[in-house]
Parts: sequence; structure tokens; C-alpha cells
Amino acid sequence: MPDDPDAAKRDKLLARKAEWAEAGRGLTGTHADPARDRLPPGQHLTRDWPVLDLGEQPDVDVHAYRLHVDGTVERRLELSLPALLALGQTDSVSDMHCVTTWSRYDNHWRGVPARTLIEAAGVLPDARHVILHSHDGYTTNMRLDQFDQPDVLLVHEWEGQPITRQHGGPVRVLVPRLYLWKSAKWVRRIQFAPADHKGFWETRGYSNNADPWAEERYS
Ligand SMILES: Nc1nc2c(c(=O)[nH]1)N[C@H]1C(S)=C(S)[C@@H](COP(=O)(O)O)O[C@H]1N2
Ligand SMILES: [Mo]
Repeated sequence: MPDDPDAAKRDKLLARKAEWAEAGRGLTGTHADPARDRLPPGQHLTRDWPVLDLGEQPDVDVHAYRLHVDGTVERRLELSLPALLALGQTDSVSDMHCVTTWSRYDNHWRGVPARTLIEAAGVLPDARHVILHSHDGYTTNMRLDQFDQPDVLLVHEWEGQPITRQHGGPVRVLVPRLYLWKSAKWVRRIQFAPADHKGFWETRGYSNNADPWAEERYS
């Protein structure tokens, strides 16, 4: 028996998710048209909100919280939660799609648009990629044009309530048009870069692009 049952459980979960990538689990080989179809191929609807992560849910103190923005920017930022929210908040409704095949419609979010942050930091023209870093050691990456969308938010409320620790509170990223592994929970740092750097799941066989409509689950 391993010494740490939590670590053993975590390793098993990670191994299973890596196997999904290898086996292409959930793939239907079809495309959908987001203008016509609401549910991406191979997805089913759920009413609850499942919890998925590496098995460690960091307890991030809301008063000590700082968001770091750096890399290819004119101004590095280090924002407390009030300072982040003071940049300007918005309400947004969007669907979530998880690679494990569940989707959830009509989620009500409140937070700061990624575009507001891009402006505040003065992201430079040679920035092409974004790497999100989280308090549990998780990372994920996307192109700047995927992050620089009106529905991409740094969210702190879901359905009018603070986002719970389980779901990445006090602040997580939400990228509703990509599979949910791109939406980093407990985000602590947003790094802009000229070159791509693959994140946790992207280095373990998950798609770099992650478009649910094209069913880009694995690479
Ligand atoms: N920090 C962090 N963010 C993360 C993850 C993680 O392990 N750590 N898992 C990703 C994955 S694989 C999924 S499916 C979603 C799940 O978000 P939820 O637990 O709020 O449903 O979070 C994503 N963001
Ligand atoms: Mo996931």
C-alpha cells in the first residue's frame, strides 16, 4: 500500500485521464456548427457542476490573493482582488464543455474581461500566447487570439455567489469556447509570451487548440 492514499487516488485519476487521451475516449469523429447546434459533438447535458482537478484544492485566502500579470507586457501587474475588480466587471452567461463529455448551459458569471486585463497590462504586439499558472501547480496555454475574446473572463462569482474553493475560487479563468481544462482554477499568474509553452494536460496528450465544435479533445 502506498503511504499517502490521497496521492495514490490522485495518481490513479491522472493516469486515467492520460489513458483517455491515448484511447481517444469520447471521440465521435464529427463536427458541429456553433451557429446552429448548441451541444458540441460527443457531449451530453448535465444540470449539476462536476468538480475536476489534480486532486489538490488550494485554500487561497481572499485577502492575501494577488494576480500577477507579466511576460510580454508594457506594465507588469500585481493585483489584489479589489484592485482586479476595480478594473471593471461584467456579467456574462455562457455554456461550459468538459472533455470528459459533460456540458452545462446558461452559467451566470461575474468577473473582469480578459480584454480589460490585456489593456491594463499593455500587452505588446509580439505577444502571441498566454500561459495560465495556478496555485495547485496546474498550467494551461492558449493563443492570445483565443484569450482575447469578449466572453473570456476572470470570474469570481457563479450564479450570484462567490466561486467556491472546489471550483477554483476566489478567482478562476473562464474560456467558454474551449474545453474546460483551459479554464484555470485558482489562477495566480497570467503570462504573455511570443512563443507557445504547453501546459499540464497539453503535455500529456490533450489538444493544444481544444475547440469543442471540432472535437479537438486530444492531439
Ligand atoms: N488550477 C487548476 N485548474 C484546472 C484544473 C486543475 O487541475 N487545476 N483542471 C482543469 C480541468 S481538466 C477541468 S475539466 C476543469 C474543471 O473545472 P470544475 O472543477 O470547476 O468543473 O478545470 C480545469 N482547470
Ligand atoms: Mo478535464
